[in-house]
Amino acid sequence: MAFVMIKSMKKVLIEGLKLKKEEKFMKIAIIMGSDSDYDVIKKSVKILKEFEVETEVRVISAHRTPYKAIEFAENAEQMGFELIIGAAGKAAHLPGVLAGVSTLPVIGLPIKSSTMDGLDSLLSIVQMPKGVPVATVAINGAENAALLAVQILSVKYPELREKFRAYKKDMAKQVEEKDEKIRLQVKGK
Ligand code: C2R
Repeated sequence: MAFVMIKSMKKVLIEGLKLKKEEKFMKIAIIMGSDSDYDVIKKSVKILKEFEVETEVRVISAHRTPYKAIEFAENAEQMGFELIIGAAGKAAHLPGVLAGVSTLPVIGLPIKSSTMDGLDSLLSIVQMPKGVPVATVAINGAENAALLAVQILSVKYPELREKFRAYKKDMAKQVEEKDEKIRLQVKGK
């Protein structure tokens, strides 16, 4: 009897540890080329917080701190990250460099720069050579970068898929409410 109890207690303990380990790995990194990108990035952070995805934000530049960028990309997986969002403006080589070194999926977020409206960043990030994909979102598309990260992680974490389903439902509800409001407004009610 005591033996059976110890065995089942051990099982509960192991399951608990497994869960902790998995929880620990629901984690992504947002690497931005400069702290001046943060105004855009904070919209990603907000969404990832809502989805309860652990998020680390770092300023690392492939141009200004190239060795650090490579070191980060080399160790990201070991540090428990499952996905990287690389955000940069101007000649935005950062996401491509991270993707070149790491095997983790990289989402590229082009930041709108002052002189070329972000087209420079978009093209620098999206036009990757074959073999090194970077899933590029719109210029300043911080919300979509976060949501795409959630969708990719939901392949492993079903609770994220459920939250995303609820997010979409809520979004549709908001559009329907706006539709109703504008129809009444036009009718003069
Ligand atoms: P500063 O405001 O610091 O001058 O940076 C940054 O992401 C930022 O949008 C201006 C812009 O330069 C970008 N930057 C890159 C990289 N490092 C910084 N594109 C890189 O390594 O690709």
